[in-house]
Amino acid sequence: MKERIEELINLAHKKISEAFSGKLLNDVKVEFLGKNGSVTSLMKGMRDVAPEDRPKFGQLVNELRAKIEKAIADKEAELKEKELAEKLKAEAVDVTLPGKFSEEGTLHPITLVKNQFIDAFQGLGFEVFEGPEIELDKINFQMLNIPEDHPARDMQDTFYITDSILLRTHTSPGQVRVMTSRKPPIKVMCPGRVYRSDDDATHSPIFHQIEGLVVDKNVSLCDLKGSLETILRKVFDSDDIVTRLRPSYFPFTEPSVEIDVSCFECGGKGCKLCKGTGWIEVLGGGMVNRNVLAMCGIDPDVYSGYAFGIGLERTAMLKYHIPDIRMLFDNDLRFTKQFK
Ligand code: 2U9
Repeated sequence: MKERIEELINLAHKKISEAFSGKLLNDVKVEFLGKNGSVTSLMKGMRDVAPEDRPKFGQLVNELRAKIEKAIADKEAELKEKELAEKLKAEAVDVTLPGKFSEEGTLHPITLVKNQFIDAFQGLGFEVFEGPEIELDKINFQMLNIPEDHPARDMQDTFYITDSILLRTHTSPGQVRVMTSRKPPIKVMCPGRVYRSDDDATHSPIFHQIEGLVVDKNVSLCDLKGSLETILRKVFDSDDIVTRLRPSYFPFTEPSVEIDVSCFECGGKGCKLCKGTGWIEVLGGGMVNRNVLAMCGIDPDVYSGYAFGIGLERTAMLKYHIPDIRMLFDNDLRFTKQFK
């Protein structure tokens, strides 16, 4: 019997020392200490031992079990330590190496100008509303008093998706959506991308606008002039800016005006930027046409409104002296990185 126990302990030690993973060690545990393991079978042989020898036999087998259990526990601890050491080695970070630098991005000049306008308008209490770029003909044209035979509705000028769906040609349908869903007082600005079938040094088929709308009782062109001057002074960073209104025509405003800004570069004396005139043409606007108010469910005898539109490409080109509109869409990093 003693030899059998001796043999088992030697075999267990050998197998435990050879187990190089938790899984193999567990196999050894099952082999010796499991329900059908060698040590358990030895214990089951108790019934074949003479009764007087049984206590001694039981003691020997228990000692054997304890020795194997301890050897396995020791090996388990050793494997865990080894595993941890390997993990730490694999995940080691050399903090003395130079850091990895990722290049800092910059905002596109159109985004910069857009954000400057949004900041300035929000300062005057305007809310930002962004309508969809794919619009209904009805909202893009009909509700804005743009008649069936207006040239802007020509296939040459507008990207139609179907007969009644198109890529919006201005952000004004956004304001229509606000007017038809809310009651005055309304004070919103709609920044966004718009589409027209145009492509040369000063026109791009995709461009950006910000349009504003104020509808309330007793709103006048004076309010438009005052608000725009406050905003333009902020965006062009000059407290001396004034505006001048010239009569114009838009189907959605009546009366309509072109709005010139005193040259922020020369202060109105005349320079290259303003082509010697002292004035720069950047905006259009006017009082919202009574028909437009009525079509949107607002009583034109009670309420009046002013509206205006600014082209962001043109503003960015003026502000940052960009000579060709296409530079704004080429995405050449040597160009875009210059605006911080
Ligand atoms: C509603 C009613 C009226 C918005 C207006 C202009 C005049 C205008 C141009 C400026 C440069 C477009 O990007 S641009 O080419 N915009 O001249 N926009 S009045 O009038 C509205 C808008 C919405 C309901």
